[in-house]
Amino acid sequence: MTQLNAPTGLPSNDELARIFHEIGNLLEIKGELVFKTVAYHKAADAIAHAPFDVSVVYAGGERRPLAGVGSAIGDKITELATTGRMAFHEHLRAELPATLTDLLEIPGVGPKTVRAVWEALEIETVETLRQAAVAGQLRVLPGISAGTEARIVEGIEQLASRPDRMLIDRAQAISDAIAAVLAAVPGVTRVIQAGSLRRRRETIGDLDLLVETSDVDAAITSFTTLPDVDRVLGAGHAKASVVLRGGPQVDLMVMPEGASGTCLVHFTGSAAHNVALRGIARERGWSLSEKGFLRLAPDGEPAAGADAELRTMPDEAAVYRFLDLDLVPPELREDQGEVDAAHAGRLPRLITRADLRGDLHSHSEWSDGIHTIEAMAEAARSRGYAYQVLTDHSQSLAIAKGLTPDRVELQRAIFATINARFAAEAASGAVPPGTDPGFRLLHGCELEIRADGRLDYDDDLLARFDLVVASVHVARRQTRAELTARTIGAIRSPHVDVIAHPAGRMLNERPDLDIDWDAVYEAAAATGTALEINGSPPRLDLAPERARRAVAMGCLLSIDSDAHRTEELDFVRWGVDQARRAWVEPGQVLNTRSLPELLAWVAAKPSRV
Ligand code: DGT
Ligand code: CA
Ligand code: CA
Ligand code: ZN
Repeated sequence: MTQLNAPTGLPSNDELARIFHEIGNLLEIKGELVFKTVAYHKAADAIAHAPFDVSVVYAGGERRPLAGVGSAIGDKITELATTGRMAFHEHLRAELPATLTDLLEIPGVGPKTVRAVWEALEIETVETLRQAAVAGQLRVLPGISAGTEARIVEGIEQLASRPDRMLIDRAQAISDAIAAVLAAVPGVTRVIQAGSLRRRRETIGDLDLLVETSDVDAAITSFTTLPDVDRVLGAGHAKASVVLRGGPQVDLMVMPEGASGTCLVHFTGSAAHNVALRGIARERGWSLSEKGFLRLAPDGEPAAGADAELRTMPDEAAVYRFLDLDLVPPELREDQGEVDAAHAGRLPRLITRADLRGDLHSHSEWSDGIHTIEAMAEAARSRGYAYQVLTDHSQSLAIAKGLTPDRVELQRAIFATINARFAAEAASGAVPPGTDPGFRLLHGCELEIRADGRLDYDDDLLARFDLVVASVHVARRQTRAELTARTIGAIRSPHVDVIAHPAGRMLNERPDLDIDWDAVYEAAAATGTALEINGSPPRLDLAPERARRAVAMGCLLSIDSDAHRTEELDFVRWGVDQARRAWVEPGQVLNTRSLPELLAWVAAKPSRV
């Protein structure tokens, strides 16, 4: 799915790192010398943490040095970045059974084990490995005990139960690409991305697209012959389903022209919301399906003969109106009270991206970001914001190049220079169109909440930041009592204004921090400390259920990008989605406030604790 990947079409640092880790693993399975395999893993780590976009730089012909990347590996990066392929990697994959890399996906199974079972027992697939482990056939191998066998079986079970749902940014990119193709097919007048993507769920199972067209066959044919289609599950005159190569299933439905209302409602879901609507329809004497409202006879069955009546609806609003409901925004259609609220005329006025006046959490190249402070500031200003808080990591987070107090002081001078330039531009009327002449770059930090609960800078230094976001990155496996105490300790600090990604969530990767949430919400509400909805697609943390509860308990939220590069400032869009799913209104979000209001709120924190 190359054309659907990163905007540049070049592999990201993470993708490059994955390839080099795989090379290291494949070499180890082949039995190569350890120093050789280690070199690839080291290079992969260096690429993953590189402070610049490696394939972009190498594609441009520059061989910018990276610790751990020698000339042989450098050549391979250049080859991949310029030709889109790497012969060495392809040969290696071709030499070994393709399914061996699947074995590496099993938690707790490394290349050593894979090599052992493959060489001695010719095991190549997850299923044969499972059977052999269950039958106790692996323990004949050196280094494998009955306990190892049990761990392998457990790992395979974990693998099978792992949720296989896409992150929303990837789902959106694939869906947008397909929608663009369909929109260009002759006869197509409308394309709608429905299902869980339209409801903006955090993760997406399959994609559901709806089209309105005067030429059904042309739409279906262009859909089933998309270049990325791996197989066609079915294709008829009103719908089709395909599976994309290395990607999700996609369902296409054709909407009846001029009568799309019930079809749209049905395929937007959720199933639970639809069930609730059907209940209301039934009370009123109608059965509701994607085709429309069908009148029910007194026996509760659809009326037949001369009494038969199907009412179609031109649009969604008409469907809801027919049921005496306000139009429910797709983000709320989860059967979480929205139907009652729509009936009572009490749906919230949901926050939109345009309500955000700034962003409270972002990084520069000074810690683990890619771009300069100035580039980040320019990018934020060009988005029409009134302020941007740049929050590089604090000193103890070495992996992210956290800043020592000396470097914080150096940084402060740069912020002053940039703000002086912005002020001079505003004074001379030279601000670019679409930007706020009062734009201010604010100096913040992402303050590490250390394992022992202490904060990573002393109070004097903390007091000098414009705004502080605090977060947990280390000692994630502590007890609930410890993790709760660490979080609340930060909340009670007179200098901490926001708790960033409070649950430490990484979707599809690891469990959330074990925290007593109500205790955290209570402390945050009492001290006026904002809780973040982090817009980074694998995070989306606080989750919407948590954010909704936090607001109900009186908490203020922030919606932040956590951008590590200029383009990622747009991550707030995913955060806004989740805030909407949490029923959040603009007044409940700190960064909808003006710059003076924000600064006054920060200044008053000591008086609140
Ligand atoms: P996903 O794909 O797991 O992320 O979630 P959805 O909500 O997109 O689910 P999907 O693709 O199975 O179906 C799309 C919509 O179609 C769903 O939101 C509601 C409707 N729908 C599909 N199957 C059923 C069903 O069995 N009952 C009801 N009430 N609605 C259904
Ligand atoms: Ca779906
Ligand atoms: Ca579907
Ligand atoms: Zn961050």
